[in-house]
Amino acid sequence: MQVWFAAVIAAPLMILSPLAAQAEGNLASRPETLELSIDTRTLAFSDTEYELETGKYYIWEITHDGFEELMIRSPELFRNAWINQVIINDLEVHTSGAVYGLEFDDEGTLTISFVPIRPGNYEFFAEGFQDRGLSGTFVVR
Ligand SMILES: [Cu+2]
Repeated sequence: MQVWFAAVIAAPLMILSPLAAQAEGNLASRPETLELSIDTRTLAFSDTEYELETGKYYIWEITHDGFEELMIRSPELFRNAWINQVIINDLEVHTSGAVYGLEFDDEGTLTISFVPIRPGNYEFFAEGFQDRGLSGTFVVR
């Protein structure tokens, strides 16, 4: 659905603003992938800090080992970003609002794609494991 999405978003922006078309008018183009692996045996995230920029498109690819059920959350980021979709095994969830959490009941990978819209430091964490090693920060500039 990426091509369809890019065309629908890009076309109106180009009509409305010639500057936007030359600059960063297509928010869904050239995504940057952020990878996160969750090791629940050692209680460790592969990455604990991501530096992001507002107005850029990111795909957060989260892989869980399935050893322990948990939910990944980042309430402040999700409140301060435009969320495009959540994809699980080629099944797409298109959002038009906030995402509460991404729960892994088993091993697997999902992605959530978004555009940060407001600078700030936003924590991400596995609910209930924040103080046991499963937390990190999105630094959005
Ligand atoms: Cu569940």
